[in-house]
This record gives sequence, C-alpha cells and structure tokens, in this order.
Amino acid sequence: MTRTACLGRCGVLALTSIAGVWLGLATAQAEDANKADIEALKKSLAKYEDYTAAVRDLYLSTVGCVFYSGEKIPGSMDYPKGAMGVHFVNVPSVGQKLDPMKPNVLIYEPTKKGLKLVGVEWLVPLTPNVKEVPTLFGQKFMGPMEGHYPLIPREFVHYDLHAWLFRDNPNGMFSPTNPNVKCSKAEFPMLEKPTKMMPGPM
Ligand SMILES: [Cu+2]
Repeated sequence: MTRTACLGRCGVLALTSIAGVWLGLATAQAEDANKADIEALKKSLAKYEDYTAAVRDLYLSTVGCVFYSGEKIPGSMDYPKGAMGVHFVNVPSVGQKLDPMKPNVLIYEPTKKGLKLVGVEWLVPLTPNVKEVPTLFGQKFMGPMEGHYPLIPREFVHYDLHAWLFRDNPNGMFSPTNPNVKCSKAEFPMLEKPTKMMPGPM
C-alpha cells in the first residue's frame, strides 16, 4: 500500500473505529442513565410496599391474580409462562402524558404474609394521537393489543410495558410475565388466555 492510499483508507478505518467507540460509549451512557432512572423510580415507589398507601393514592385493586400458561396462539401476544399478579390501576392517570416516575399500575403478589409489591406497568391507550410505539427506559412498549379480558374490557386497545422492579425475572426486567411471581396464594387466581394483538398506527 502506498502512503497516500493508507492515508485515505487508514483514515477511514480510524474514523470508523472512533465512531464505533463513540457509539459504544453512548449506548453505555444511555444504559447507565436508564439504570439511574430505574433506581430513582424504585426509591420513589418504595412507599407502595404498603398496599394501603397505594389505595390512598387511588391505585385500586382489580382483584384477580392474573397468570398465563405459556400457551401460544397465533395473532396473540407471546406471554411466557408466569404470572402478572394483581393489578392496582390508577385509572385517572391512564391516557395522560406518559410519566416514567408515575406508572399507571402497581403489581402485587399475594403471599402468606399479604400482598407484596413486585412490579409496575405503564399503559398507553391506542388513540389517533399515537403515531409510534411508545418507549420508556430505552424499552419499546408491547402492543397494540386488546384489553386483558375479563378484568379489562376488550375495547381498551393499548400498548403496555411491565417492569419487575421489586422481583427478579429470569426473562428480564421488562418481560410481560414473571415466572417467579405466583398466584397460588391468591384468593382469586385468574388464568388468562394471551391477549389478542391489534393493528398499530402504521
Ligand atoms: Cu400486566
């Protein structure tokens, strides 16, 4: 290779690797930022470990402890075997601007010692204003899908994102179901079929 050829090619190579390093750094920084946000969120939600505090803030129980068998149905959501727990929904916040610090739902697991806070969920109803898939903490929401019948009307077409902030999930923090969460101690266990997917904005 002549010196001039190297100046050209080697320059490009150097630039590409600098760009690679920079992109890598940017991704790592974004991940760190998300981690910090998640830690702050966990702290601010710790008060809801007492479910009566949640009820006072209008996170109201939908009673049934929802779980899925892992059954696959074409055209329906792919929910790994596991529970989604008891959803306490703050209805007034649903359809408002998405707030990473104020999830629309708190998720509890019924245990021998009472209800344990295990996770949270954000809901975005599919309206004509929604032009793209919502994201939080670098995670794409799932959906759009029907409402989770029978506790939610099927007509409530929405996107959602679960975060298992207070219970490890072998499928990942943002997986919709958690095999470590059980409904076996629940007074009202509710085996649900995976939810039907719906067409999105594009
Ligand atoms: Cu859920």
